[in-house]
Amino acid sequence: MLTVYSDDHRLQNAQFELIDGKLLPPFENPRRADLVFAEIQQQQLGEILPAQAFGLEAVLRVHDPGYVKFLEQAWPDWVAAHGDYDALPLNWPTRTMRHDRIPDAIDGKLSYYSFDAGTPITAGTWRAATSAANVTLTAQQLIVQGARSAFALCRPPGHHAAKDFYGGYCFLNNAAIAAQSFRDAGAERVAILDVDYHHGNGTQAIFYDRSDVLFLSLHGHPQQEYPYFLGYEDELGVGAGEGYNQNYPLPWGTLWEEYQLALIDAIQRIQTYGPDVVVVSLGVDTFEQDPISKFRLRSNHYLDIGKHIAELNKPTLFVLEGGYATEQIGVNVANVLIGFENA
Ligand code: 6XA
Ligand code: ZN
Repeated sequence: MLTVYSDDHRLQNAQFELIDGKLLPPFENPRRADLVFAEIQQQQLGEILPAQAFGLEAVLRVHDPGYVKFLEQAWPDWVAAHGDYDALPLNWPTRTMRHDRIPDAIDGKLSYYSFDAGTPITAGTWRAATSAANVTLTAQQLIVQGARSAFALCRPPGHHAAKDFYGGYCFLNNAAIAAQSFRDAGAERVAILDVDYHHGNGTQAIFYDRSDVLFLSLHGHPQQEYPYFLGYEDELGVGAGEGYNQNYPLPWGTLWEEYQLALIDAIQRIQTYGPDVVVVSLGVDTFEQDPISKFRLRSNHYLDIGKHIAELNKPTLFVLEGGYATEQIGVNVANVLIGFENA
């Protein structure tokens, strides 16, 4: 398996994360990708290639230009207003408030373009987020050029980011950008399988009205789990996209046996859809020791996840999403890729 990687992920290195009423050292930190990198090297999984620079064209096929401009400018605007602290929003335009006016003030813009206060914007956020998109697009290109599979070892992650908002540690939706780029390179149908513990609300929203990109997600039930306001099983798509969105919300405490049943169903649905290519949003926060999640998968189960995905026998792009049990994140991610390769 070819891996693509850039050191620039380290530029997203927040001071704190607001979580559970506390300011804690961020769970989504540079060590995560460094550990995955080390494990891939150690296991000799294959070549690790640097990222190429793609500019913003592919990003703008998925994201709103005003949003992208905001992300690029947010840090300097925040520093001018408040100084050198991580930028966090404090309020949101909820029910009965207006969504049709974008504030001029940076604090208002942060509110307009975000959906949580757990995703700090820092000095390096823009560069890190664009580097993650470049890593993903480089890996995507390898598959366009004929590779059977590739792994985008990137952070910050992407699947919570929608067309015009960030949150859940995500700014640019790497998997969605890759899926759209596959379409633009001639693929007729793309399937995105999201196995991160959290619902990929951003990816779902981006492709919700389309039949050319099938989205499937296995995740903590939104009645119990972040992001709470999307990810139910009756979300089936809309308009031309009706029937091309599939959610598998699972309860806290889910074990491999139940998880596997949902995964097998998702794999069958992808099989029926017959995509030209598969994009996997690869989070390993389903692990039993993950500090912010409540499923109970063990390290060996990640080999099986890879094996099931390989049954599809399609060109497959793996894109890193969440996973925070840092000591085991490398092994768990590598196991998916090894399970896929050895199937
Ligand atoms: C709330 C939890 C964010 C979840 C991030 C994640 N701060 N998403 O792992 O996949
Ligand atoms: Zn997650």
